[in-house]
Amino acid sequence: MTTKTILGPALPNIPWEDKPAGHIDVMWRYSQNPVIPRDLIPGSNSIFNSAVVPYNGKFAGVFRCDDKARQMQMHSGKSDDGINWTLSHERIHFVADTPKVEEIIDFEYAYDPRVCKIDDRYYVTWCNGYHGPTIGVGYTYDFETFYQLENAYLPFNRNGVLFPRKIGGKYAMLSRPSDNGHTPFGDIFYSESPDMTHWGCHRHVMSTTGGWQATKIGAGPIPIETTEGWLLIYHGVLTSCNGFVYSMGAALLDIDQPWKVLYRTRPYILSPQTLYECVGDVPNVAFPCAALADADTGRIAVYYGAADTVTGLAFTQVDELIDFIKTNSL
Ligand code: BMA
Repeated sequence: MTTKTILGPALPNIPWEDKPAGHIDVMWRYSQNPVIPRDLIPGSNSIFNSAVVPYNGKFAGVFRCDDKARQMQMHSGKSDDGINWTLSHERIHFVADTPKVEEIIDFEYAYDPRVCKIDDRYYVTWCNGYHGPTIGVGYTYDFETFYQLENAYLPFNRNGVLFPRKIGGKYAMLSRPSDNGHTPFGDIFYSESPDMTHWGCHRHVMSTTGGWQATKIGAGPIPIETTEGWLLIYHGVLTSCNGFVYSMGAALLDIDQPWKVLYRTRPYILSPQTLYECVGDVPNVAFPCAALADADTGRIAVYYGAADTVTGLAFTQVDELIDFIKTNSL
C-alpha cells in the first residue's frame, strides 16, 4: 500500500513483518519478540523502555538498562537492522554542555529515554533523578559522546517527549507532571521553549478517562507528523486489584496547536497479553518509548518495554491506525 500520510522521510529498511492472516487488531507484535532480551549485556537485570532512531542509514538508540544492583541507567546502542542490537556495556556518562550544568550532572538515576532528531542533533529526554523525578535533557551527534543540558522542569515530572520540529518557532515538549512515588494520577501537558533550556507557556493536552486509561496517561514515542495531525502513541494505566496495568492508545493532535486533541482512542491499541508482557519484574506492562516510520509505505514500528524486563516490537500502518483512531474516538 502506498500512502503519503506521513510527512517525513522514507525509511525503506524499517523493521517490518506483515500483519498475520486473521489478526483483527490494528497493531500486531513481531513474531520473534522480545527483540531485546534482559541479559543482552553482562551487567543488565533488564532492558526495556528504550528509544530507537534511524542513524546513518542504520539505527541507533538509548536504552534503559537496570543493572544487577537494580540501579536505573541508560546505555547507548547501535544496530544494522533495528532488530539485532549491540549495546555499550558502560552506561552513558554525560558531558556538561555548559559549566553551569556541572552542578546537576551527578543525577541519582536515569530512566525511560526518548530520542528525537532535530536538525543535526539527536536530543535525549529522560526521567532524571534530581531531588525526585524530573525531565533531563541532553543531546548527541554520534551516540558516543552525550552532552547534558539543564533539566526542563522542576520535580516532579515524567515522560518528557519532544516534537521533531519547532512549532510556532519554539521547541515543543509533552510531559506528565507527577509525584515522587508511583503516582496514582497524571495528565499530559504541552510546553514550549525558545532555546531547549527555558520551558513555559504550559498547556493542558489530555486527561485520564476510563478503563485502560483511567489512572494516568503519558506520551510515548516522538509524535509522528501526518496530514491528519500529530500522531501520538501514548500509554494509559488502569488500576486493577493486582496493581497497575500499562496499555497503549493513540491520538491525533492539531498540527499548529498540539495541545488541542482532535481524536483519541477509547479502546487500547495494544495491551499486555503475551507471557513476556504479563510476567517479569513488573507484570502487565506495555510501555512504548519509540516509533520508526516510513513515509513511502506508511509502516510504523513501535518499540516498547514489556513487563519492565525486555523490549518488544509491534507494527501498525498509518492509514489503518488513523482510521481506527477516528472511528473509535472518545
Ligand atoms: C512507570 C515508570 C516506567 C515503568 C512503569 C511500570 O512509573 O517507572 O518506567 O515501566 O512505571 O512499572
